[in-house]
Formats: sequence, C-alpha cells, structure tokens
Amino acid sequence: MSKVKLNLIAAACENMGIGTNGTLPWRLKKEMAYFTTMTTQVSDPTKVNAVIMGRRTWDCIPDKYRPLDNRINIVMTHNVDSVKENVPEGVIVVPGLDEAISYIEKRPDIEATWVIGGSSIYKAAMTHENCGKIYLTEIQKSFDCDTFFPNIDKQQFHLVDEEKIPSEKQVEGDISYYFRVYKRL
Ligand code: FOL
Repeated sequence: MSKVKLNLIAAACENMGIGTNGTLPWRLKKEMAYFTTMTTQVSDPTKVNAVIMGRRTWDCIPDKYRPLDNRINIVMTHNVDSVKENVPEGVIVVPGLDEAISYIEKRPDIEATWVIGGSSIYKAAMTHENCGKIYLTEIQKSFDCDTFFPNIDKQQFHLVDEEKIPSEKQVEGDISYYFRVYKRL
C-alpha cells in the first residue's frame, strides 16, 4: 500500500455547485489565491506538489495559467494519446487515479498531492483508500451550476480544525465563505 495521500480541494456554493459551462460560477480573487497557496506551498523547499485534475478541469484553466506554475500537473482522461498531443511538454497524462498515484510514487521530489476536480475525479478520490483531507470552501450563496461536488459522507468524514487555515468568515464583495477541512475517520 502506497503512502501517497490524496488531498482534495474545491470551492462549492450552497447547492454544492462547483462549475457551469466549463468555468467557475464566481470570480473570487482571494479564494483563488488560497487555492494557489494551498496547492503550491511546501515545507521542504527541494520539493514540489502535484495537482491531479480531469481533462475538463484542465480545459477550464485559462491558457495563461496552465500548466499551473510550480506544481506537477497531472491530467486524467480516457483518451491519453489524443490529450497528450494537446498539452504542453511536462504535463503528465494518465488514464486513471491509480496510474497517477503510481507516477507520484516514483517521484520522491513530490511532497503533497492535490486533487483539483472535477466531479468524477473528486468522487473517485473520495472513495479511494489513499484519500486524505478535503479542503472545501463553502460559499454562502447559490449559483446556477451544471457540475457539483459529490456528497460528503459525514459518517466517514468529519470537520477538523486546522492550524494555519483561517476559521473566520471570509468576505469578498457581496459573497461570504468559509474555509473548511474534512478528515476521513
Ligand atoms: N479549489 C478552490 N478552493 N477554489 C477554486 O476556485 C478551485 N478551482 C478548481 C479546483 N479547486 C478549487 C478548478 N478550477 C485555476 C483556474 C480554475 C481552476 C483552478 C485553478 C487557475 O488559473 N489558477 C491559477 C491562478 C489564477 C489566478 O490567480 O487568477 C494558479 O496558479 O493556481
């Protein structure tokens, strides 16, 4: 059994929506900065983190931000060959989560692994034995969405207090949200 822990990170609104029409339903500058910090920061400066995403999530990242800087970008797809032709060199393309984990196991320079969506990838990671914590930003508003965060089984995952993560309500314009962390029992 591998020691690769999968940390999930997502922002979801009241109806658990995470996306619409291939984009994020909101624009929250500080929330995005939190995503960048969490997925990038390492305690060992000789290491880097990996981000695992589905092909649609790859597509939703603006061209100028992809691949995501200072992180090993791993894209999951059922069409490895065709996607490989359409991503820059250095981006790892794999057919599934187990192949992503195998790749990470062979890279001792990877410190932490972040699963960054979307729905089907979050679901696969949440039910995987290597699933660690879920970093969920709970946005206190409803948006029209066509993609949703999977149900969190509260028998399996419980809310924890994390040092370093602000526990107070965050406010950006007319939108407020909380940074929550769930840990598997
Ligand atoms: N988790 C959280 N907490 N918030 C999110 O918005 C979020 N988004 C995704 C996955 N997990 C999340 C997937 N969508 C970028 C764009 C979309 C996206 C993830 C990342 C992106 O372009 N990120 C850049 C910074 C962009 C900016 O500063 O505007 C990066 O370097 O991280």
